Amino acid sequence: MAFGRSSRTKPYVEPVTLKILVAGGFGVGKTTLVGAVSEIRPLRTEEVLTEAGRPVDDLHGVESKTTTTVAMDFGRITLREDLVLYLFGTPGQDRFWFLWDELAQGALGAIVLADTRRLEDSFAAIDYFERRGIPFTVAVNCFEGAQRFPAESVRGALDLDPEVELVMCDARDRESVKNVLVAVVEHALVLADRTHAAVTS
Ligand SMILES: Nc1nc2c(ncn2[C@@H]2O[C@H](COP(=O)(O)OP(=O)(O)O)[C@@H](O)[C@H]2O)c(=O)[nH]1
Ligand SMILES: [Mg+2]
Repeated sequence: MAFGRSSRTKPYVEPVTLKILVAGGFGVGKTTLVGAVSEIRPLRTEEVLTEAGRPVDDLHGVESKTTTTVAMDFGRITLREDLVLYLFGTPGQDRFWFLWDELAQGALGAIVLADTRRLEDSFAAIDYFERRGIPFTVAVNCFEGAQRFPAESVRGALDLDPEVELVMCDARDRESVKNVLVAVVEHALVLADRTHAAVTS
C-alpha cells in the first residue's frame, strides 16, 4: 500500500492529566491510599529544602538547619484510557504547611482522609481547602476496630458544607480508593463547570 498509515490501529489520544491532592492527619492512611492505586511504584520523594533561594520567612518554624527532608507521596493512576490522575500526598507535619501552596498549584481537587477516632486531625486540611476554594471530598478511612458512625454524624462533627461529599473507604483497597477518586473528580468537575458558567454568563 502506498500510504502506510494503518487504519487498524486506534488513534492515540493524549490523555487528560489531572492533579489530585491527598491530605489528612498523620497516620490517617495517605501513603497507604496512594500505594493502593498507583501504577508506578509510589515515590516517597525526599525533598531537600535548602536555604538558598527561599525567602527566609518560608522557613519559619523549620528548625535552624540549612537542609531538611520532607517525605511526600506521589503516584499515578489511569482511571480511563483518556484520563490519568497524579496523586500528591501532602506532607503531614504542621511545620511543612508552606509546601502545600506549591503543591496545590493546578490541583483539580483534593481528598481529605479522616479517621473517626481523631476527626480533629482533619480540621486543618478542611480549613485549608475551604479557604482556597479547592474542591475536596472527605473520605473516611474505615479502620477495623474503629467505631462506625453514620455519615451524617461525621458530616456534623466535621461541620461540612452541604455540597461537600463524604464517602467511606478502605485506604488499602484499590477498588475502594478508585471509587473515592471518581467521586473527587466528578465533584471537582461539576464545581469547575459551575464556576465556568458563572464567569461566562
Ligand atoms: N487496619 C488498617 N490499617 C491501615 C489502614 N490505612 C492505613 N493503615 C495503617 O495505618 C498506618 C498509617 O498509615 P499511613 O498510610 O502511613 O498514614 P499517613 O501518615 O497518612 O501516610 C500504617 O501502618 C498503615 O498500614 C486501614 O484502612 N486499615
Ligand atoms: Mg505517609
